Amino acid sequence: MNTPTKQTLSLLPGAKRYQLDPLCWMERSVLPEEFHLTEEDYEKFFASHPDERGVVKMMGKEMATKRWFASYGRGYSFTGVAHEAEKMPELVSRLMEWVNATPYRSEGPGAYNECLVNWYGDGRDYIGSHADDTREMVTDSPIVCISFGSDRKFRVRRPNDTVVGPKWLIALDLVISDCTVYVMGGKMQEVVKSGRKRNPRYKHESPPIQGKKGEEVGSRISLTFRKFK
Ligand SMILES: O=C(O)CCC(=O)C(=O)O
Repeated sequence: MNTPTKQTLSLLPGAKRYQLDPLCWMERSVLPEEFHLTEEDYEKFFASHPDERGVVKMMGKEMATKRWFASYGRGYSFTGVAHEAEKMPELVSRLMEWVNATPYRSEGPGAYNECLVNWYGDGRDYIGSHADDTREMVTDSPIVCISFGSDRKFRVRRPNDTVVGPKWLIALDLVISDCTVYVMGGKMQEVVKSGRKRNPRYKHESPPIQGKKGEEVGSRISLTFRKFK
């Protein structure tokens, strides 16, 4: 029988916990003011995205994603491609220090040592539904995310174990704003038997906003901090 994970203390006064089930949770709070970016710093950080869109492999074929991304601190392999570590910018390093000073660090041994930065040009850019590949990460270490820029939806899905309806149902929708800290914790990424299949307990995504409406949405940058072994 599964035993519930230890509850992480809320990060900041006012942090909200979303208990998805006894083993899996999300928390949402606001980054301390000293780390908020000026418009100029944001623009500079946005302009630092790689020249080419990030590439992943789907069914053996390399495909450009609808976002730019880079891994800092160490390489990170996901969706069939090994992404080399880039030199960590000062801003990412300052934020990683802060993440390592939060209670999330005490979930499992070691410190946060990797950050994946995603740059979204407008509302049409997105990250599709996925669970993180945690095989090289410290077991059950929370994934700490920080967002800068425009509001976007962060959607969590759970498998639909019945034979009717969509394969993945919406479990939680959060609106992520400038300086939101959102944390995926417990066993959210774990792959388990679900119905007749093996599936992650949850998937997450930042879905696209289609058409003219999406074009009008401003840019956004997310930083996701992970603890690798
Ligand atoms: O950009 C986001 O909010 C989510 C990023 C994400 O899902 C990931 O890096 O795995």
